[in-house]
Amino acid sequence: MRPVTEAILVIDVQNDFCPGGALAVAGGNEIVAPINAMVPQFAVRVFTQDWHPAGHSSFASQHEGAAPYSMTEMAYGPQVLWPDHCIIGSEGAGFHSQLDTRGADVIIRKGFRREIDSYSAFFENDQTTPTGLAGYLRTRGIESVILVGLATDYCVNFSAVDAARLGFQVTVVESLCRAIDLDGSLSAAKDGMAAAGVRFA
Ligand code: VGL
Ligand code: ZN
Repeated sequence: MRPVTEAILVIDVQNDFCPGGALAVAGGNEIVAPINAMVPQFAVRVFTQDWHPAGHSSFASQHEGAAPYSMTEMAYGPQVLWPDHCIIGSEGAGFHSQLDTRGADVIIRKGFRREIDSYSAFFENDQTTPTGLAGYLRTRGIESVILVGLATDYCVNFSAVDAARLGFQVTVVESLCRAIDLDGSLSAAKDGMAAAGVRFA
């Protein structure tokens, strides 16, 4: 068993981010079995789900003439416009069917406010609206977090950087993550994580 002060964060291992899904990440399915093997070693286990209402403002379909994967400006800053994905209650929003979620202590859902996207498991993209995860981890005495899941350059990246800023010791297990990699976003994400003090294992 790992120390009781360490939590695993399993980020967004959902059907829409796996091959065949609406926002498929190449190889997303490959990480499921090794994550299943790893989770039971941790005393504290958090799973997250991207969880958007239909018509979410991060969907290209809501912006006249906008192509998926193009950029827009939101009230809180630049935002990638995505294909419709992870719609509340849909098959695509469900966890990968082989992911063993029985061991989850808590499931954090994020991105459920129409006007704000949320990559991070800690704060939405306005960087102020909290999900409650920081309080959960602190009240459970957590000092270190280990991150795995999808996607390396978006939700894993933003979660890892926020966790480091909040004062947690952060490790990203790169071999148990897969990236979207839009226009160099993976290398930018790695630089940003390293600058924030995130470690890679
Ligand atoms: C994600 C894009 C849009 C992710 C979520 O889980 O990395 N990426 N929504
Ligand atoms: Zn999303």
